[in-house]
Amino acid sequence: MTFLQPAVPGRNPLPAPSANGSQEHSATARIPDAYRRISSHLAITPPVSVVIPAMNEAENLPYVFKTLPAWIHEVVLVDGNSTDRTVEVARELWPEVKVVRQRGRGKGDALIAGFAACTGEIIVMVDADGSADGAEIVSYVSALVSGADFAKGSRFANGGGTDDMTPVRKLGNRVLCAVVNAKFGARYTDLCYGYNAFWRHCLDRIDLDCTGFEVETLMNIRVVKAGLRVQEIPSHEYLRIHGASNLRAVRDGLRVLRVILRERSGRTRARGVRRPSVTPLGGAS
Ligand SMILES: Nc1nc2c(ncn2[C@@H]2O[C@H](COP(=O)(O)OP(=O)(O)O)[C@@H](O)[C@H]2O)c(=O)[nH]1
Ligand SMILES: [Mg+2]
Repeated sequence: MTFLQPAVPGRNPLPAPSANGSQEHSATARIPDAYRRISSHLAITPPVSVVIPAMNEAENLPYVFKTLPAWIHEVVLVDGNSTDRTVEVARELWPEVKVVRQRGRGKGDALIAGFAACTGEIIVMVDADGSADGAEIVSYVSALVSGADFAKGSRFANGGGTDDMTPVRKLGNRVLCAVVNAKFGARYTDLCYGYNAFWRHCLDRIDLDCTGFEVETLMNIRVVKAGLRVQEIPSHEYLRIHGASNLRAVRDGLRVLRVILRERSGRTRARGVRRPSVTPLGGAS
């Protein structure tokens, strides 16, 4: 196979997807246009969109954009009515950034708007506080290209870690994760983590409807209920660089719990749904 130089951000000359989602191009055009060398062991065809929810993160964006790989297809920044220079800084750093102005409130609302604006076939969710390392994107994309539908970041899988969780958040996350595993037959090692990636077609199967920080939990539950193939990716969460978290442990923990209970009660109607195939790190499910 012939590999090419990495493409310029936002300028990848990929043909538009056809109505059935496949790329239509001639055999001769296919390799030069679609295959990019990503790492020593991976070449991919699908364009990757990175969605960044950002509310007053101007000071952190330089760190975030610096770690994004050059080969991604597009960056979609969802601005949560920031009162600082979030949008201007994003445009300075990544001139082709697609800015989506959020209409509602909350991280879930922002991500849903961002997903709708993506044109890539793979979507990666990256926080704007400097806690996520864009260099990990290749691991998520590798898992998806190798057969997973949903690549779920985990700070507690072997090789992952966190510098950014208080003991209360760790405990809450652990308990809620155990509840989700028990109620939905998953084998997750982490639950409320914002670094995840998936094929865009998954959105049709999980039909997101939430507004706040419960969004990741809802996604994690719905992919399981839909029988999608999930693979956990060890991920390291670094300290938020500037500013403070918008999450409130008790308030948002209760929102997460409500989502779990709501999804559980709907499960009787969804009887017969195929059990998920969750692959924990490095091992079989
Ligand atoms: N657009 C938008 N982004 C948000 C909103 N709430 C949080 N975020 C972003 O979501 C990401 C995670 O939020 P953060 O406050 O760091 O929560 P934590 O990571 O759980 O501590 C950050 O990039 C925030 O800027 C919101 O209401 N709208
Ligand atoms: Mg954060």
